[in-house]
Amino acid sequence: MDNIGFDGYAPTWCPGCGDWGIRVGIKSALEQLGYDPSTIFMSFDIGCSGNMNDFINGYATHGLHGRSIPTAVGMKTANHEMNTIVVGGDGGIYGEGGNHFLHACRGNHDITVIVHDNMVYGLTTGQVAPTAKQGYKSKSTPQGIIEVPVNPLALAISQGATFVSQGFAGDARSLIEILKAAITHKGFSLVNILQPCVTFNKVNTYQYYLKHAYKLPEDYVQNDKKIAIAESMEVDEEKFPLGILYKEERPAYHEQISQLEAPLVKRAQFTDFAPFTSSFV
Ligand SMILES: Cc1ncc(C[n+]2csc(CCOP(=O)(O)OP(=O)(O)O)c2C)c(N)n1
Ligand code: SF4
Repeated sequence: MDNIGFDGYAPTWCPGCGDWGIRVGIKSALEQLGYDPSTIFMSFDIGCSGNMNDFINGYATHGLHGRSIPTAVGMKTANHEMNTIVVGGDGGIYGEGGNHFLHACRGNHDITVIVHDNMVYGLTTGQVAPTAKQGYKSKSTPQGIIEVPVNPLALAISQGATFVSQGFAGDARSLIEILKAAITHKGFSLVNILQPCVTFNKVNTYQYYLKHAYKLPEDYVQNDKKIAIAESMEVDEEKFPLGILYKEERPAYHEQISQLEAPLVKRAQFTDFAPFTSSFV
């Protein structure tokens, strides 16, 4: 699965970018789970994050900015035997694709959404992104961003996601364990990853997270929604919980549609979906 340098290609990420650690995390998680690349669907968003498309093997699309979640839902619906993973930035997933995120949580679609949360638009050189703290100054918000930040963890928990977690790109070892748990979870799983953008975000640095992030305690109860929401709100105090905040078992979307009992791609005839008319009028 490791093809860095393959055919002369190597990631174009800046030296020190958190994306390197996330790539190690995803690749290691898939390898440790014993998955074959042919059993993986990956839907990459647009951005520095989505450029990982060139450096992880598997069936993959690299689609429009903000549209990686509906693409993944379509892939999963066509063949729910495949492990389906979304990789994108906080701009693509919580900004342009915010509506898709919300409704995929509600439906408990069986996909894993991995977000490189760097609080900026990296690829387009540092405009503000939806998770940035109020007042954050960027080239697109020289006087500071006016809007309050999106709280992805609280949003996911409150809207029905059945696995909600947060990792840190600077701690690949813990990230691998979170990713393995998320990928094997049945239902919608979110891994929001605190990812320093060393070039354009001079506030949310590795040093910043070493000071402001904390691991959930060993005896943390993962299936209590109120506790999980309370932890997710710690961000308002500039505290970032790391680990699995919330987890519950609930049937995934595709499991509740009788026509999807066998994967669509494996059916000889799509009789249930036969044309309902042969005329335009
Ligand atoms: C619909 C649409 N709007 C805007 C763009 C331009 N664009 C490309 S990448 C990007 C920002 C990406 O930021 P983010 O999603 O946070 O990912 P990152 O680069 O930080 O990993 C934007 C605005 C686009 N490609 N498509
Ligand atoms: S611009 Fe930021 S997010 Fe993009 S590769 Fe460089 S450090 Fe990483």
